[in-house]
Amino acid sequence: MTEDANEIKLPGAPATESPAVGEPTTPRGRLAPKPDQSGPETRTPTGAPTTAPQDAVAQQGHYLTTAQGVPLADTDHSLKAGRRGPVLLQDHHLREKITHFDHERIPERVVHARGAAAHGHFVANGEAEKYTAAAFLKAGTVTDTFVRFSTVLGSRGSADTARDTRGFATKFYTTEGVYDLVGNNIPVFFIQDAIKFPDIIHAGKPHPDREIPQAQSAHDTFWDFVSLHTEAQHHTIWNMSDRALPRSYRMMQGFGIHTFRLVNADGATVLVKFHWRPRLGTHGLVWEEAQLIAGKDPDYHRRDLADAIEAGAYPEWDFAIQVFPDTEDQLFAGIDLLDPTKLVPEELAPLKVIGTMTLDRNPLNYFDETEQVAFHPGHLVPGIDVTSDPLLQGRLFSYLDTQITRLGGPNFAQIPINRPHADVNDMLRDGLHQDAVHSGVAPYRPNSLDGGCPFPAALHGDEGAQAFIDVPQPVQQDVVTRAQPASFDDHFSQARQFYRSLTPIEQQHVKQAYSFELGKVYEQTIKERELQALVNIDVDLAAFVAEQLGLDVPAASENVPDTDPSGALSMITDDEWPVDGRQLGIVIDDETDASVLASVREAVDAAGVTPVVIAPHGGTAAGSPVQRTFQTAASIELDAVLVLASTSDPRIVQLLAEAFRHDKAIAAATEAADTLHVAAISVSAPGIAVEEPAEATRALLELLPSHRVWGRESA
Ligand code: HDE
Repeated sequence: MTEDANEIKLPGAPATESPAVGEPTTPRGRLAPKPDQSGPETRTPTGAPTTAPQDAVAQQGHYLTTAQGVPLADTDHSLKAGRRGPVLLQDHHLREKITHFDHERIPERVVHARGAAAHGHFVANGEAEKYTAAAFLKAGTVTDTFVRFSTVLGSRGSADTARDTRGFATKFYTTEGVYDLVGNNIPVFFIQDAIKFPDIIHAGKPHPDREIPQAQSAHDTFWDFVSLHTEAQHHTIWNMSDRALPRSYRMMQGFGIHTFRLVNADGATVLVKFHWRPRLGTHGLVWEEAQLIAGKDPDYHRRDLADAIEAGAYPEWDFAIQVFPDTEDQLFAGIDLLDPTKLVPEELAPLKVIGTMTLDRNPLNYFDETEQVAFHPGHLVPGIDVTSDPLLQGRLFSYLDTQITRLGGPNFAQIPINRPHADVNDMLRDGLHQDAVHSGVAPYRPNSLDGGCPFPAALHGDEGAQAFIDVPQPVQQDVVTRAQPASFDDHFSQARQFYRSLTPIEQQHVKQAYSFELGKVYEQTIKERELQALVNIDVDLAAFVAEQLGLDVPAASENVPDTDPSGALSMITDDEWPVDGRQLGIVIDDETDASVLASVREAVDAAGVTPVVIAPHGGTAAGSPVQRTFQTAASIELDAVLVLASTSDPRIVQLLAEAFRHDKAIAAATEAADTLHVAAISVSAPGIAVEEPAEATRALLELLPSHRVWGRESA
């Protein structure tokens, strides 16, 4: 084509002479709509048809169009005044495309910005029926769920394995509307009153001058706040344990933290705390490993969750409650149930399992689902009500408010991921991003124009819909005050109980974590103040950290009551756990016997563990596809390593040395034992096997269900 030719092209004619870059030639069909993509349009008060087509979602037809549905022939070149000329303002397609792009990002969550999510379902076993009128807790009821896991402090692009609390937020799409349980993986919180939330978050976020450090608690402002708030010590010691470094979202407990009130159909109430217990057990990473992962695979948890679900290894959690009588003082065994810095040990109030959740479907689109999902502790259903926990009360305000900024207006419940799987017949109208086309003329009650619709539901009726029950709880007669009860004043006894319930290995990790974190604090007074808090928790803990910091141990300033240790607080037990989704690295080279490798892989596969073949080059080696090369392999991806090749390659030596330090099971075929020797790994150390390949594989598969070779740390 010549430079001065008229370049207008008609649809159907070749757009330009530039070669097509391998685009598919057969247009793909529309994606199947998700079950929850039936819009609220049909749920108008009178049920009248609306003008908006049901399937007006996205990706219809075969041809590229503008947002207005006008077919386009070219989306790769701006409209220019000649090939070398300026771009024309009249290029409406260019402007529409760039303008939309400019506005693609929405404000990230002010906390919990980094997250990953999955769809699933919950099956109730009926054990909660006597306590609550909630329909989704009746025996055998299956309810769709969507769960978003998150870190708290980091931005959307931060690493998954930061030392941090994890969010565990569950949306239950019940037949009585949406119920959200917006919990964490740690059963207590930093503060007792919501009014301090902006303060703790400002202190934990990067320093406002340089905006560093990202997703870290090892800095002055965090420890300044914590050391000035003795109430934060309990949550903080959990953060210093391996609980703050989950091995996987699939291996994390979840807690509702606050005490909630259940009410049954007779109006009888109990107080409860909610728990999620992972069927795979609760497991952590070790700190050096977590730091390496942050550089080598910042998407570690996100990848792990999606891969496991894609592979059919669906994670499951039992949903459980601790039940307490709804007494006037709201104390149980002397513990104030309204104080969110306190837990109730399982030994005092055992967990009653009330159902099980399975996550079995990955989101189709991160932004549409994981980013736009809007949780709110005020999304309650009949049978579940709140208590006066002052932290919970503040949250009831905050979550609705934040969605208005984040999702651009009050109609976020109409975004597909947020739509209830129940009839919606509210009298909310208009507003930004209104998606429904409401019919009728009378969005008010009572009315005589729209047939009186919608009708109020019954509070305790046998017929029709069960209405939400605001429990007629007596209100305390007292003076207006900015103060809290004296029972909130004990800030140390449960921090001490947690520390003393841990195994010596876990205690050692806690000591090292405090030493690391406070070692990165510049201000001497902050370190001294935190040591003062630590000595009130445990003198041995304080002495270790003080020595690491080169400071003196202060005298205890509080008379802290001793409580019995609670075994349920420790993660290191003698139990064995399923190994679904675990990865076993197999180091080979071109000399490795193909039949040996094939039978090892078969044995690993049969155990439900994923074999990861690591060879000097990509493609195929020893008759097997290679998943990682010596260049791309990393210890952090592996739960155990089998060495079938004799090598002194420094990358494999480093991989083995790290796996050894991180307490991972390692085995070598007898003829590859020298590889362990080069990595300075003693064959007599715990969790090391040198045997023929079949036995070596068996040894690893026997060690994996214990999660780690803890004996290596206590040896
Ligand atoms: Fe949150 N929290 N929070 N929080 N929270 C948010 O809501 C807030 C608290 C938790 O995956 C925000 O939609 C206040 C406790 C999770 O989308 C915001 C207070 C617990 C998630 C907010 C708390 C949590 C959030 C940010 C003190 C455990 C992520 C974006 C009173 C029980 C949910 C958003 C998701 C998110 C406020 C304390 C858990 C700003 C004011 C305690 C898991 O509304």
